[in-house]
Amino acid sequence: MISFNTRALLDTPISDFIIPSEKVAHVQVGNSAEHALLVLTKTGYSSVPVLDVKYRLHGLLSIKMITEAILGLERIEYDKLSDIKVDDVMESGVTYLYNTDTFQKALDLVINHAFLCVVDEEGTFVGILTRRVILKQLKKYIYQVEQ
Ligand code: 2BA
Repeated sequence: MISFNTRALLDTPISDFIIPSEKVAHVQVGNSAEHALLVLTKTGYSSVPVLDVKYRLHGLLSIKMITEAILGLERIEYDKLSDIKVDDVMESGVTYLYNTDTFQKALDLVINHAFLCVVDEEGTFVGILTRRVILKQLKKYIYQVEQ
């Protein structure tokens, strides 16, 4: 049986734990793969959201998706980078959360995703929820109940 305290944690809205959009590195639909590679390399993140000018979520992009697109039979075709668009190589139809969703839903999803994009009721990107933040909250809770 789930205790009162655990239920309270699981029912907590994720809005308190979101890394806000202004702090999230992202690339835009229509950006070249060359620009995206620069963003991914400079920020050091392995995967970032792809947004449009209205901050709607279109997908996720990683360095692997870019390198796969420029991998020729015998060499990496770097000259292709400027012709390829982010939307050609990104992963679309990604799993996301609403800012009204609960910690329980996030906990289920971060098992398979290092982070999740979060949108509001209008579908506008508001930020991300990372596995790190969820684990930190879980650790805080465990130490609290064990005292
Ligand atoms: P990764 O880039 O593969 O990062 C894995 C973990 O490595 C991160 O876990 C974090 O603990 C650490 N890390 C990587 N780059 C870092 C940096 N520049 N500063 C501080 N720590 C860094 P999480 O924090 O749980 O993040 C999970 C994933 O969420 C990251 O995977 C990345 O794809 C994405 N992410 C996190 N913060 C982001 C941000 N501000 N902008 C864009 N994407 C972000």
